Amino acid sequence: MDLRRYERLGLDDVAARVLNGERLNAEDGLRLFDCPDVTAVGELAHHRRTELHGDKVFFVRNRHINYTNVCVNRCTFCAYHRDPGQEGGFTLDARTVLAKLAADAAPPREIHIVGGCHPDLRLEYFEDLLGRLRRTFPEAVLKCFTAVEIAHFATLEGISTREVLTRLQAAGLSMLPGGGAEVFAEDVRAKICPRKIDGTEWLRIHGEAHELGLATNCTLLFGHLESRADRVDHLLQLRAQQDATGGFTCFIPLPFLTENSRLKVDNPLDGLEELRTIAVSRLLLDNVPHVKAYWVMLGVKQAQAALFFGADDFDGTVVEEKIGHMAGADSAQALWRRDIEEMIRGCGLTPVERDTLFREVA
Ligand code: V47
Ligand code: SF4
Repeated sequence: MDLRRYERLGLDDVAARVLNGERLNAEDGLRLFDCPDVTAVGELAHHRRTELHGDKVFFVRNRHINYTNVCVNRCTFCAYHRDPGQEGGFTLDARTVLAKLAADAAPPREIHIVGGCHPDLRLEYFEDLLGRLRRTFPEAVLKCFTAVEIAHFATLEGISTREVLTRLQAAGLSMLPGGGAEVFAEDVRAKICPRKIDGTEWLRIHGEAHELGLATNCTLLFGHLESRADRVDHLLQLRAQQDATGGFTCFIPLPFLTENSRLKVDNPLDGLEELRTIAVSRLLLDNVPHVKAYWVMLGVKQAQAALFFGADDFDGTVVEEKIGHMAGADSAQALWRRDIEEMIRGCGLTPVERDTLFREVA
């Protein structure tokens, strides 16, 4: 790495901290965001990512299922949900979920299930679903339900989130996906997801899951009304939670897709701002092992570029995705394992198949 480059950019102290493995602070994060040379920021993040994972890029044979789009929350950015009773709403019963999985070419190693906050689906429905999945696909890790859904189930049942997590864990749940975090800044949340749990509650539920032995992921939704300072603050809150409870496996930066959304933004993201945000995330989140280039939201080509801006994971085969595609994602619905490996090799990097917990599989 040419350190004179960082001297010229006035970032030699930040670069030195990265090279020495020292923690960056909020001001460092903002200076990286302000740096006129995005490739310099990318090089630092790539250095960190390479220290952690060499030239490996992870992927998983997974299957996404969205069990309902009916949701009481009405987040303004969300093109996916329908109000209860509204045309276009759907809810899958357990048999349909199992039939979808049975129709796939091969059983998945990970089953990722999320949905809207449905007003009538009770906890027994989810316990039954997890139990059937556990019995039918014993090899698959069940990564299901965001903290927002967990809080919703607790409200519907009149029980604590700890009790919800414990019951779902007993039914077969192993991990929570990272959705629903959006951005923690309260003034922004009031405009984009006013009915959702706040950031403190989102973090508390993840901490609780970690204490119960459930791994979780974490996300940032960016490119809507938030400032760069809000992104930095969000990342540092995730980092503090990780210091406290340590169960975050992977961070997923989610660029906001604007189509079919009620939320109108003045300055939609450009590609370099996406890459810059991924790079700053890698550098600030020094205690979360993995950063995902989620090809569904980024698009496959930008996901490849993200592998040089701090990301080390390509997510997986996905098979059927609704949340991003209803918001205009122009990526495919599914990628074959062979396509993923080819794309990673095309970047000069080494594809490594993993399970949900990032254990390498043969
Ligand atoms: O929580 C909704 C986001 C999330 C839009 O944990 C949008 O492994 C962009 O969290 N534009 C769900 N993003 C997706 C998610 C996820 C995906 C893949 C893997 C994992 C994991 C988690 O998608 C929602 C919300 O933050 N979202 N609408 C949109 N228009
Ligand atoms: Fe509901 Fe999730 Fe969409 Fe918000 S983002 S409206 S909670 S489905």
